[in-house]
Amino acid sequence: MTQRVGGVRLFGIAVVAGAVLLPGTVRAQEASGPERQAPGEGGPDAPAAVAHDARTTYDGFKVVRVLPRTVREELAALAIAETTWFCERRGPGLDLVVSAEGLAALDEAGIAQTVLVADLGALIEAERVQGEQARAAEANGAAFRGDTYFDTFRTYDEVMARIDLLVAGNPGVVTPVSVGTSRFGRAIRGFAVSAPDSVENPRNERRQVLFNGTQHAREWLSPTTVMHIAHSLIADFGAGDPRVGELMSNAEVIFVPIINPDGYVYTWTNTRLWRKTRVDNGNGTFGVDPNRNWGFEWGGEGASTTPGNETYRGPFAFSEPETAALRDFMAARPRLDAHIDFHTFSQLILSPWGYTSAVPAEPTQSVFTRLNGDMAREIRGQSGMTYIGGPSNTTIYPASGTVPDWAFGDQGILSWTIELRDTGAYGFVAPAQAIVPTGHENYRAVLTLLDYIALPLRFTFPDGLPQEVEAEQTSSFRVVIDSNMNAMSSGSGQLLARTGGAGAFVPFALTALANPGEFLATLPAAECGQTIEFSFAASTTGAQNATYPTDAPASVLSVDAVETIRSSRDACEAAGGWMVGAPGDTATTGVWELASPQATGAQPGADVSVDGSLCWVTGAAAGSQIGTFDVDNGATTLTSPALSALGPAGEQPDSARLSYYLWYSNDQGSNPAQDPFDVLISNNDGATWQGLQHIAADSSTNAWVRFEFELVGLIEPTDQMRIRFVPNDAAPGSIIEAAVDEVVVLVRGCPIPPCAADFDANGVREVTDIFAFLGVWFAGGSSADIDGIPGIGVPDIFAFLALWFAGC
Ligand code: 0X9
Ligand code: ZN
Repeated sequence: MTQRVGGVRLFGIAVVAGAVLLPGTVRAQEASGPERQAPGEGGPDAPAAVAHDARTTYDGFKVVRVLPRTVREELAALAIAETTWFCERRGPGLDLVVSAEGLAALDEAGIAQTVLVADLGALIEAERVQGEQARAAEANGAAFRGDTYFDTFRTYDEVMARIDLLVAGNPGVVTPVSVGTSRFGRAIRGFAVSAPDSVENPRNERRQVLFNGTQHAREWLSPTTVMHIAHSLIADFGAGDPRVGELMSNAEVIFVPIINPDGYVYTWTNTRLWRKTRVDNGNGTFGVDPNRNWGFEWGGEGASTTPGNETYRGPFAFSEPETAALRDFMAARPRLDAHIDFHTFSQLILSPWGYTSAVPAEPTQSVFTRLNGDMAREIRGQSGMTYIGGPSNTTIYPASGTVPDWAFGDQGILSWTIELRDTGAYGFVAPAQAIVPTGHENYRAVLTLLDYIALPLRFTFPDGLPQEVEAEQTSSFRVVIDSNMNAMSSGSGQLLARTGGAGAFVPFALTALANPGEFLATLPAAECGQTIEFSFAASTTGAQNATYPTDAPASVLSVDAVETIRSSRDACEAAGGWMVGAPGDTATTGVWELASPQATGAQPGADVSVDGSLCWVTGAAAGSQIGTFDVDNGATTLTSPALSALGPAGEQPDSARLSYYLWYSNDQGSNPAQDPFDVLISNNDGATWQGLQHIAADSSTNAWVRFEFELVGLIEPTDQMRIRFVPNDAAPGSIIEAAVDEVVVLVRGCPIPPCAADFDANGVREVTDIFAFLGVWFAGGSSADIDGIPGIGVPDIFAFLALWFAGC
């Protein structure tokens, strides 16, 4: 049964110099509708009062988009509507919920409509049935297959029970939080998540972030998202995720899923599309819009003075116990830095201001802009969903007395409204399947915000951190210190470094670069083979210290000082040492050859190196057709000469990087993407092979592409390394061509110090070195001057023999 009967109600609408601004208000003509009903409220312990209050079924209701041609038509359409169905106005259309009678009234008024939801009653009924089935499945033991909490929307009581479960199940990590009590006596409860308290890292010193849901009762995806974000955070923390671990050591995240419990309960018991609180306005209407009731620029543009309107601001700022309770909760938390108020729907990330089209002053506006973009990108990366970010006033509509304006304007808290899924197809009646993906995508967004908040200053390295540095030289790289919400104290940025694994860390000032926050860090010179340990430190103008790594000096970064001890390059201009063919090769055409390739759709028209014009290629000639000289009937193998991945005196490398250019094509022909290309590597001159690179059958490069591999850790470096290139025509009908050029080995490490006793420098100290020395001594050669005293004399013989006996 539908409670609403005809009559005229006006939704908030302000007519300012001919412009229609929504939602706002000018007048009210209240008629019966859901808000005309007896309040039927009494809190959780007054079920009888609820029971006599009838339920709105929405039978015969539709969601329609009207295109009013005049302000008068717009007012009329709003008056006819049951409620609004938008969080944002894109274009001139107005999306409204109308009853069957309302539709007739629109027709009568000559206001054209297009139908968005043909049967709202059925949509809401389907939602109810889904909930019933999910709970029946739970009762039948579906819980055995895992957690079923997010299978459906949850009642206020279920959400509260879930909070208790989270607190009980995660001692020390999840702690209960009480915000206050609703007008009808329901608890406004939440919970805080952070790493356990410890003496070294007291929980009560960490930054705080608050996420709340359900200011608006009908937006059911809002509490589920808040709960799902919490669930992901707790799960990832428990699983030892390092990023979440660091965030939770630095921040406490507070979740309050339902701020307006009276309204929320009412959407379950009575009127599914109820938006406001349930206060009795005394004129036969009920409810204040909590998100117009906040006391910063309260009563400005985009808030209604009319009690029956959906955006009614209330009789005075914080007239509602719910908003007053959350205000007190937030104001009592000086460490609270950021806040998100979750709503549905429209997929928006809205920063202040709502009351004015002006934007917050710099530098904060840049922070909002950056985080709006970062959060939107994270969401898109997770699910592909587009959320549009921007200041709320201009991105959707002016609204005054909203929570982000108060939180930011009064408390300096970075605060957002996020409008969750979707963009209107289901609107406030989101399908249950949207619960988990909406939770996941917003978890990604929230992590980005937490990154920003949790660390007072954030160090990032646009060029990466050095993996190794050149011995005997200083080395520099860029550091960006993001001051987040704080200001970095100028000149406080330091690199702390030491070499050789012992002693005090020495501070080196960071050099400011042109971009604000960007610095150059210069590591001190170290001898080859020494490890440089280092970390960064900086402080805020508020004397908060930050380090990178965050737990420095308990953990520090480190890098080895090395030299390039071998660099070999084969430009593939001569065949010396290369071998074509291997046992098992069956290719009949397109066998490897060293040649200047002729371009086809499947092979290059030139080699890749600057010198010469040759490369290894499978059948260099173009032929009459693309398939004339491609690889046919099996594999052809090209094996490189033996390469050394050691230093010149057999030194083991710190790093040995092998690189080459490849061209590979197999996406042509009647039966493309059939043929793989493997690159193998051997460290014993070809006795045994292991895979280095596998190019799958559907991954043509069709271009020269450089590939690089670090061999250390992959295969033991020796001086008998070979690589092998094996394109394989595995199926008929496919065109397969390959080419190889520019094989380079770069070995980094430390040279073995030269040994004076190894006089002939053949790598071994032996008796012949004595004879070699004496030969030079008799001849008066300068290298026989061993003792450092100018001139060659008998003491040089004793000095050499002393060295020789001492060994190397
Ligand atoms: O109007 C609202 O309170 C929010 N939209 S909703 O449809 N969920 O009710 C948006 C508030 C965003 N803030 C401003 N526009 N200032
Ligand atoms: Zn809302």
